[in-house]
Amino acid sequence: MTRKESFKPYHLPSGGWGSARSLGNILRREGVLLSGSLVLTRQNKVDGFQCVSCAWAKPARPLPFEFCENGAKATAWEITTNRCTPEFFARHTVTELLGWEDYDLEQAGRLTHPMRYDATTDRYLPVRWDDAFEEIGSRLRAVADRRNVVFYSSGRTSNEASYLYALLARAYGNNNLPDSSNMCHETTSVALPESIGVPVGTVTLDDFAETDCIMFFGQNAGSNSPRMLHALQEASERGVPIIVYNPLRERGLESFTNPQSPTEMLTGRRTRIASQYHQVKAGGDLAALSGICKSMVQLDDTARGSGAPPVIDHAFIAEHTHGAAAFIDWLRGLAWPDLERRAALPRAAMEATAAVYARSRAAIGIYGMGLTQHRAGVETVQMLVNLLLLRGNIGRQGAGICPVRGHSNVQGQRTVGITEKPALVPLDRLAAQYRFNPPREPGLNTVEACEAILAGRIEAFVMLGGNFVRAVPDRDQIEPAWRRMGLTVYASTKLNRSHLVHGTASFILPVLGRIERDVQASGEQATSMEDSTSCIHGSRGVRAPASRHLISEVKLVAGIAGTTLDPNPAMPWNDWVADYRRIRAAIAETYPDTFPDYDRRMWEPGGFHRALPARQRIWKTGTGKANLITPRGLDEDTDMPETGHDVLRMITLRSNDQFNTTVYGYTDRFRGIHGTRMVVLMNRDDMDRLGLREGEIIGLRTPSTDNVRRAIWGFRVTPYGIPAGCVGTYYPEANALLPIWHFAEGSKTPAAKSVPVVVDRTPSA
Ligand SMILES: Nc1nc2c(c(=O)[nH]1)N[C@H]1C(S)=C(S)[C@@H](COP(=O)(O)OP(=O)(O)OC[C@H]3O[C@@H](n4cnc5c(=O)[nH]c(N)nc54)[C@H](O)[C@@H]3O)O[C@H]1N2
Ligand SMILES: Nc1nc2c(c(=O)[nH]1)N[C@H]1C(S)=C(S)[C@@H](COP(=O)(O)OP(=O)(O)OC[C@H]3O[C@@H](n4cnc5c(=O)[nH]c(N)nc54)[C@H](O)[C@@H]3O)O[C@H]1N2
Ligand SMILES: [Mo]
Repeated sequence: MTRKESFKPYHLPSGGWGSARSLGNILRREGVLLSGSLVLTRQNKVDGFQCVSCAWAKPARPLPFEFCENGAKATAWEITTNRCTPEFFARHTVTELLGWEDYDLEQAGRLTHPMRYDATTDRYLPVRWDDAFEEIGSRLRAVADRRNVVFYSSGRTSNEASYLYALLARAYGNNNLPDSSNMCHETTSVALPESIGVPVGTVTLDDFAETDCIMFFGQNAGSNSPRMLHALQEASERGVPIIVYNPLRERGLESFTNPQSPTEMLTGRRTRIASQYHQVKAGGDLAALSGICKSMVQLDDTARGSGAPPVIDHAFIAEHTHGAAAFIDWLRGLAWPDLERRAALPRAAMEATAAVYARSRAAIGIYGMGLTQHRAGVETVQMLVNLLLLRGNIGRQGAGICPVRGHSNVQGQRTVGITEKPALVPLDRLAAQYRFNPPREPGLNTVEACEAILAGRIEAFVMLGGNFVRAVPDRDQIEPAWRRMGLTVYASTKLNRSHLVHGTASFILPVLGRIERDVQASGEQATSMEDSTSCIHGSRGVRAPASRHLISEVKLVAGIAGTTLDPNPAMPWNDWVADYRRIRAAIAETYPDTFPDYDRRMWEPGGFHRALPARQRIWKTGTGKANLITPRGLDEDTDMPETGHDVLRMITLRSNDQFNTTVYGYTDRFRGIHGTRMVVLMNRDDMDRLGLREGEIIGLRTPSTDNVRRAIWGFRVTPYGIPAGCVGTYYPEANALLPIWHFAEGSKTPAAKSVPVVVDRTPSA
């Protein structure tokens, strides 16, 4: 397909007519203009279905259309009329499909039949469900060392299916339960427990109505959690300052027109979002946040010197925190020129933030991949918490820490036991409930699973959703290693690259999407999920399944369990499939404090909030207090040779037209990039310095000392408002440049937002 390419800045607000048009286009293209619009009215409603896109909170009083452009795209993508049938697979060999782009693979439509790879014809052929389960079971039972099988999941799967999946892995004999959050907010799950004793954010939607200061680091709400713009718009209209730190000027964080407000749409009224916008260098947040904290200490010194009210909440610090004295000493010792250089921001920028924050009553700190996907991600998140703690902003109305989670149920999966860390799971309770011996040895997270695959140790990989091969680092190394596995099992809704880079025996198992009706022996079933603010919601499909051969994820997990595990009357897989309320009862038995009265409360408007001790200022940390954590230093990328100024720091970005590896189209409207994703966004000064012309095609290469060549040819040089020394490319196209060992220390989240790269001028360089 040839596409018209164009590159011009976008000056309109996010939302608005651009959003309405874009939505109309995708509904039309997927053949669901009318039916899609009806389905959308049930999105994020009590007794409707929970959006399959992001994890942002769903309000108790939803708007008539409680969805956004990108949520609607995700819906259209799932309810498309396109079908990827056995005839499709008969027409195309796997080798041929390997040459297709991600977009074209998923555009083939919803998978309709279970398929098994046939090496003789190099094609996927239809297989009966029973035969698929039999073969998967016999192959899994044949694996001698049960630690050599991985059970991956991507964060869309419901609580019900996730709980059973985690039980399947443990009953099988390992804790190898990596999930997509290992690649995004694992940094959060490591940082926050050390700081405040909970693994998740403390902010709820109600806090947005009461806050008077929002600090926003490295998250792109306009594309990745657009419904959040409503909360930001309301805050902005109340005069609440919103301070943004982001290397790119993201449109959604600058101004917004609510596409659901007729008046705003007709008058073109736009609300400014950011009151301060600081284009921090990628990886410069640790320095910038330290600078803001340092400035707070200086403001406090001045205030106390002049008899004015203090700027630091000393009473809170004394009663509730640990480590403050050492932290403040460390801040005093920092030199401004060093902070300015690392953040690539003037001291005045950090002081301006501190000045606003110092006057606030209740502040919220929001963040996303811009903080978590760095070598020093854990310490950076902890520094944002430090900043909040300086003024007592945890456990107070209108205040708190707000990580914006990714997949729509990525947080819930963790809550119900999907984790490679056995310490996070009530294993003794599981042992009693199911009369078995759960494995105690830690399992593999995503990076460790990749390492084990590269080492040739993994024999089988089960994937409950997602597109692992495409999402992980070091794609050029992973793909050949992946093919050496004996068995790959993909529970999916759409065709993707992972299916094509299969193991010796391989199955594509098509499942119901969340929007589809799920009927089992006891009738129509509901599932549940947890949003980014720890609210748990019920969800009910509203649409006829894409094919009569689809089964639910719950039934799929039970199907594998049935042929893989020894029978155990305490694990009634078939009864669970017949009635999901029994699964919820089982979940509540394992986690009684989290899920009291689960079945009823998940239908409460806005969902029910699970108890978080930090919100009550109960600190479940080692010290029993909230910890102000002093970082070991301010260095980023200590694992890479920092050879001179030719090394650029690459940020891998999401466009406004994708959901992770699912590419909806080639229009990144807000960044003005149309028709291609193979661009490298560059600062004009870097282009001049390196002698590069706009439109020139170049390669990027990762300098490293491990003798692995990581290079990609074919990026179009595109001048962009990005700090000097930083470049931007799209994920997943650039993933072959990201070394598997370049990850956040402590969490092993791949450091996808600061990959050192150099420019190649010829393809063979
Ligand atoms: N439509 C849509 N929605 C999505 C997704 C999607 O792909 N499409 N993905 C979902 C998932 S799984 C996730 S995890 C979330 C991801 O949502 P986000 O957390 O928003 O992730 P990204 O878009 O990767 O990057 C976020 C922002 O970080 C900025 N940034 C990069 N480096 C730095 C840095 O060093 N410092 C600072 N301060 N900022 C930096 C980038 O410019 C970008 O604006 O969204 C979820 N929602
Ligand atoms: N360089 C770089 N790499 C990154 C990132 C980055 O910012 N930069 N971000 C990382 C992040 S935050 C994440 S979360 C990962 C994403 O990694 P994954 O979650 O593994 O990938 P997705 O692209 O979300 O998965 C898309 C596939 O999920 C399947 N699917 C969709 N809906 C359903 C469903 O309801 N059930 C089932 N069973 N399958 C379904 C479809 O077949 C679709 O092809 O990528 C990570 N990789
Ligand atoms: Mo994510």
